[in-house]
Amino acid sequence: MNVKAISYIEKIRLGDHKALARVISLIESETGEYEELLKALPLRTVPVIGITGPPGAGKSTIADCLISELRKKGKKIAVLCVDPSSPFSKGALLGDRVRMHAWYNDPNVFIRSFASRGSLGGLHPKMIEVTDLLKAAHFDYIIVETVGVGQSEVEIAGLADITLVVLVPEAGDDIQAMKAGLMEIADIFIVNKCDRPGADQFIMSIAQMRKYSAEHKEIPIVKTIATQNTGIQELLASVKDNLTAAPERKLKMLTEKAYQLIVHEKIKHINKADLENEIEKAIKKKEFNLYKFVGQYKQ
Ligand SMILES: Nc1nc2c(ncn2[C@@H]2O[C@H](COP(=O)(O)OP(=O)(O)OP(=O)(O)O)[C@@H](O)[C@H]2O)c(=O)[nH]1
Ligand SMILES: [Mg+2]
Repeated sequence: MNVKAISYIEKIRLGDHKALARVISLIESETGEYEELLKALPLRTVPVIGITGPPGAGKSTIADCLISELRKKGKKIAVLCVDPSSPFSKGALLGDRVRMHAWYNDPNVFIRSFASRGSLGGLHPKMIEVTDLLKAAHFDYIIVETVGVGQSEVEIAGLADITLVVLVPEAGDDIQAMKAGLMEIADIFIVNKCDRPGADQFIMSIAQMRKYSAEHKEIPIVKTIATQNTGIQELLASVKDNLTAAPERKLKMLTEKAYQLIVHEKIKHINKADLENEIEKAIKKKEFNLYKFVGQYKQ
C-alpha cells in the first residue's frame, strides 16, 4: 500500500481541507499517486444529494439554502459544482460568487467548482472520483450540482443517492424536451421561482406528466422561492424522507458509475486535437474512409 496515499487519506478523514484540495487536484490532473489513493479509499456511505435542472433555474441558490439549513443543525457539507463561468452560467456569475463567499471561512463547508469542459454542461468526468474521495472525509452530506442537459441527467442519477430536479414556471418548453429523462431520474421535483406568475398551473402540468411515467411513481413536488429561503425546510424534510435508495437502485447506480469510469479509461488516451491532426493528414489520401480510419482505435 502506498504510504503517501494512506497519509493523505488519514488527513482528509480528520477534516484537513488543504489535503483534500490537493488530492482533488491530483485526481483532476491524473497525476501523482491518485490511482493508489482511489484504490485505498475506505467504503463509506455518505448521502449524496444531486441537484440538476436547466441553466439558471436556481440550483446554486437552492444548494446555498440547503447549506444554511444543514449548518444550523451542525452538519458538515461538501458541494461540487461546475464552474459558473460555463457558457450557460454567465448571468449567474456574480450571484454564485457572492453566495459561495459566505462559506469560505467556515471549516465545516467545502466547496469545489470544476471548470466545465465543452459547452454541454453535465457531469464533469472527475466528479465520480471526487465524490468518492469526499466520502472519506468528515462530511455528513455531499451536494452535487450539474446543469441538466440530455444525457447528463442520467449520469447524475448514477452518482447521487437522491436527485432533485429544479424547474421554473416558465420552463414549459424545457419540460417537453426533458420529459423522458426527467421522469426517469427525478426523486423530487422542485418548482423554484414560485414568486413568478404561473407557478400553480405549472405544478399541475408536472403532476399530470407524472401520471404517464413508466413506473407511475408519485414523485414529490416541492415549491420554493430560493431567493427568499421559502420552502427550504419542506425540501429538506422531503429529502430525508426519500433518501434511502432501494437495493436494486443501488446496483444500477454502481453500474452507471462503473460504466462512466470504464468509458473514461478507454478514451483517455484519445486527444481531440491530435485526432483532428490525424484526420487532417488522412483525408489528404484518396482512399480515405472514415470507418477504416476509426478502426485503428477499436479494441
Ligand atoms: N425570482 C426568483 N429568482 C431566483 C430564485 N431563485 C434563484 N433566482 C435567481 O435566478 C438566477 C440564477 O440562479 P442560480 O442559483 O445561479 O441558478 P443555477 O441553476 O445554479 O444556474 P446555472 O448554474 O448557471 O445553471 C439568480 O439571479 C438568482 O438570484 C427565485 O426563487 N425567484
Ligand atoms: Mg449554478
